[in-house]
Amino acid sequence: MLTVLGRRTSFNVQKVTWLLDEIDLPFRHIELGGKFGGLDTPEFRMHNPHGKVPVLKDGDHVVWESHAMLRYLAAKYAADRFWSDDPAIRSPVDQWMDWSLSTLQHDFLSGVFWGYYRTPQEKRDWPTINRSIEKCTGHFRLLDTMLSDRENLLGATLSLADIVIGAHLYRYYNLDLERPALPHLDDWYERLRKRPAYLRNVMIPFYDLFGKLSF
Ligand SMILES: N[C@@H](CCC(=O)N[C@@H](CS)C(=O)NCC(=O)O)C(=O)O
Repeated sequence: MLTVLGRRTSFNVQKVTWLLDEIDLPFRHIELGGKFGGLDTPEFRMHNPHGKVPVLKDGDHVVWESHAMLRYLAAKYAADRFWSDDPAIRSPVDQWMDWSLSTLQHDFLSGVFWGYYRTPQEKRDWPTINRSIEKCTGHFRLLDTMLSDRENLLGATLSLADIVIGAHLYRYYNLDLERPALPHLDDWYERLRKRPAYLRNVMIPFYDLFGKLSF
């Protein structure tokens, strides 16, 4: 039996449980981190020396870093839908996964979600937040253009790129900040919202995180 350790409000946990649910793989879930604590115990540090969630356990095998988990799960349990042995087929997925981690997550989750939503009002640095919002507008505009002629980012079927990028959208659409008109991105979000696995794993209220910089 697989086990995922990490609080359900964690964006990085959500990517992993979304994939598990999408491929119908049963798993045990343990809430950890945030208000649940437990990341500083020697036992947890043996699993992840960085003291972060998610952590995936597959029997005795342990994986940390959410994108490493997605690749592990796809290759081992969902090769027909989410993996290929051909590097030329894998590389477009990889490039968008890496872009999501290095750029979109940096500008949206760190810059906007942390800078705005997780920072108490009196501590918000608006010039920096606004610069991040501007960068995100550029990113989401680009995604909107890509989505003008396809169901998902790389074509008709859902890929790991959709999981890591699509997981941002619930927060993006639920922050009380102005958004540009992006009809194709809106339609994609509507399609994702209809997926039971997205609904169950990503559309999780995040009020708990409001004004909280402590974890
Ligand atoms: N790059 C790592 C980031 C891990 C990370 O920063 N996790 C956050 C939650 S999203 C965490 O453990 N924060 C401490 C806490 O929740 O208590 C990954 O993708 O797994």
